[in-house]
Amino acid sequence: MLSDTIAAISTPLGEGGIGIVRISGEQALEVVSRVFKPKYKKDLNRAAGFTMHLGYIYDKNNKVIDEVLVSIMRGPKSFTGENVVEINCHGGLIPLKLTLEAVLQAGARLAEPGEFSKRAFINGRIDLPQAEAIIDIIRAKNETGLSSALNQLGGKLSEEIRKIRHDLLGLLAAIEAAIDFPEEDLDDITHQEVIEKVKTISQILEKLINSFDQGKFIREGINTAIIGRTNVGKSSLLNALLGENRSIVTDIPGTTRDTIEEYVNMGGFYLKIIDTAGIRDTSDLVEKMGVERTKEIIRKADLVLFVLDISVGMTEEDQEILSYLKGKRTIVLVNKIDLNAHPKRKAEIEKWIHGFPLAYISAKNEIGIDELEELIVSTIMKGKVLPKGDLFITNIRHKESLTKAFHHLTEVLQGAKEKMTLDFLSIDLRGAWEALGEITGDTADEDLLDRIFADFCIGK
Ligand SMILES: Nc1nc2c(ncn2[C@@H]2O[C@H](COP(=O)(O)OP(=O)(O)OP(=O)(O)O)[C@@H](O)[C@H]2O)c(=O)[nH]1
Ligand SMILES: [Mg+2]
Repeated sequence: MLSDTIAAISTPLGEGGIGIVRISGEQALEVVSRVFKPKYKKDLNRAAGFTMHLGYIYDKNNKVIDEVLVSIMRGPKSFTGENVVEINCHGGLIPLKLTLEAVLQAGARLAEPGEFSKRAFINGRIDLPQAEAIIDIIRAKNETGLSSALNQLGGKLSEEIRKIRHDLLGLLAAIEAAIDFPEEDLDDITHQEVIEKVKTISQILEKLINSFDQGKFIREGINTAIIGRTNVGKSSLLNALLGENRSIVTDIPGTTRDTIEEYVNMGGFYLKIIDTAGIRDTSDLVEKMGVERTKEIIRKADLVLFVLDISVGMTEEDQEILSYLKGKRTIVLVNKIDLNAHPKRKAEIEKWIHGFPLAYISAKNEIGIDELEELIVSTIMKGKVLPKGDLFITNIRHKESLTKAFHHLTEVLQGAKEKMTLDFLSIDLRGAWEALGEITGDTADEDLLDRIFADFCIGK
């Protein structure tokens, strides 16, 4: 399969300045030579790597399709490790389609989705986390997501995993030496030493696993729900955070009927903010449905902004909503501080919401919004979260393999404490070593590879 030459359109299908048809394979230069005529009589087959050539692409009737720039990357110094040619056409659907067609007729085969990256992996140019980082870069929704993906592309995750696997292998070797040559009485590894080493590795794995929540935030954005009674200013808050009048605001309770979603970038995070219909009388039957829906929204949210109205204070409904928020990442917002509320109100509210971070704002007059944004970011960063710039796991596949490895090591620890034989412990140690190898691709099977690369777009 690696011996044939593949081709695909690598740029999005639409109008643009340029569009690229990419060709990779041993025969890439020969294939393109059959349809390309250089303007300056230079033989493409003999052109050096990292050169560009102006000329024309011809169809089978010798008719010009487009004027193009052809760039040449000779293997192994190319993305795929093979000879790669990129035909830079004018960025329109017709020149690109006709150019691709001509290249296919000249002997290339249409590439599968992700096949260029798969070849890069098979030829040892990149490992699996690096291949996956490419998709993350393409799909990055904010700068933090981009820089975390770039870290991964740079090989930071693979480096960390390889280090851990290396340590595990060292441990396995020591155990095997003790098993194979027991009479030699070398410095045999003790159960205590196994426990200490495995504990250290487990802690590193645990930290990486816990970073996944944060990684998910970076990759997919943070589901943020604005919750509260009717008329407290939820829609006004959404508008203040967006800096535009997106949600309808009136003094009529029940203005927002359907949930409204908007996206905001905040401190490097990507927030998907949901403005909800306000909760009214919770004893009313119809409104009970609203309550159920609100509970569902709370359940799905990564962060809840619970809005109170200082001119009204903490009502029974507010207290009920508060009871749904136990254990949820929540910020309580006391809105309408521009109104002259009784000073006792603040103390009253603060008594109720103990534990949750609190901010006083006026959504309508945009008072306290910058401070609120800072509070939102620090609330997201709190808890399990790693400091910025540290290594994040963003990929569920990586998390699953790390968790598998972690469980194996837990078994090792348990077994070592119960003084199981070293032979027995080595089974789970090997299991952990293999699970980690799935991340880098060192022990990945064909099925896994197919699944990973099928997620790519054509031409990548
Ligand atoms: N004085 C003052 N009024 C505000 C403030 N924020 C919102 N309001 C007013 O409160 C009323 C309700 O605001 P909305 O943003 O529609 O409230 P809501 O919570 O979305 O209401 P529903 O969608 O009906 O649940 C409007 O008249 C707003 O102008 C504020 O900070 N100060
Ligand atoms: Mg509203």
